Amino acid sequence: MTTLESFLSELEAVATTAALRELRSKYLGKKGVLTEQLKTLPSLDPHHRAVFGASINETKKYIEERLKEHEKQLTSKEIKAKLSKEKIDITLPGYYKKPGGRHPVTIILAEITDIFVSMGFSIEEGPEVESDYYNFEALNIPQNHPARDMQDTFYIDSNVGSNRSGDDAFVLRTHTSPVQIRVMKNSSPPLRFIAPGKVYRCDSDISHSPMFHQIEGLVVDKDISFANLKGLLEGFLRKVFGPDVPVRLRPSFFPFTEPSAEVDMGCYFCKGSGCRVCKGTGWIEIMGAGMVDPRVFNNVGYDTNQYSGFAFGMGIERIASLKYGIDDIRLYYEGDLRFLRQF
Ligand code: 2NM
Repeated sequence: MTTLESFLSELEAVATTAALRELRSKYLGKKGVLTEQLKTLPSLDPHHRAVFGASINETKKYIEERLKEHEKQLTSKEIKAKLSKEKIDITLPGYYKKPGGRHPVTIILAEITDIFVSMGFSIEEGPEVESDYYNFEALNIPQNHPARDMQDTFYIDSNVGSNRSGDDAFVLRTHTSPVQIRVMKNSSPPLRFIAPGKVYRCDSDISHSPMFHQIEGLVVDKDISFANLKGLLEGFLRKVFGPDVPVRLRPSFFPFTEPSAEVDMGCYFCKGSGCRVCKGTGWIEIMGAGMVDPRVFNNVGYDTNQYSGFAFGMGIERIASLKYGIDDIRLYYEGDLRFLRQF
């Protein structure tokens, strides 16, 4: 077989560009068949050298052409194969990632927080497991108060079987007021902040959840009056429920404020004429408030001759329910997506 014949038969078998590179190197490379043949030329006599040299160069040129041509075919075949393998069907529907959403309580909490921040309040937080002292004692809630009963308060298990009871007990905080005590103990007036967060009460029905959210607020400074309290709460409620909402305060009682008041707003549902939502009264109770009791100030070491203050508190779920028309508090915590997707 001549060099050319053996090359052509080998070329026939080449199916990849890699194999083609190998074949090129075998014939035309530094130690290739034709290169070796060219090296023999100097030992030939001039006549044979001319003829043989011309023949080798001719063969070399021909092999080069065939290699190029074959390479072109292989490359296009390989590109076609690659393209068909990597083909994607752009008409297929995409993967749908279900987006998350904000919980209605989170939405209202953020909205209320924003309003108070816009009025110059800062935000304070505290622990959800509290001592009896911070949750009750410092707030002037007496030892025999019904709120302290096991029926109303979740006591921490470590109290059971230990000699912890009364003053030494730990509870899940029943309101965020212990945050106010902590802040007052750690800083001095003037103070203006809100304390949002989870609170816990041993109660569960259509209008009570064992865990719910509160925002309480506290303002302490010289010459803080009940009129300041009323003005602030009116301003706040108008921002949440609209500029025309009527607001009234009714006398009430809390151990930690004196005087104390319940804050009502005109029923948004019947506009005051009386309906199912306001139970015929035309008013909806929306929060509690009052002037901080001097006993509370004494407990945190504030001089009641120098300072006065007011405090207020509201349940977030209750406000969300009024705003969204939700009639069962348990819906907030059942995790039913049909409910949650509506907000
Ligand atoms: C309310 C209603 C009235 C209140 C009082 C205090 C403190 F710590 F300053 F005494 N914090 N929160 C308060 C007063 C809370 O929630 C219905």
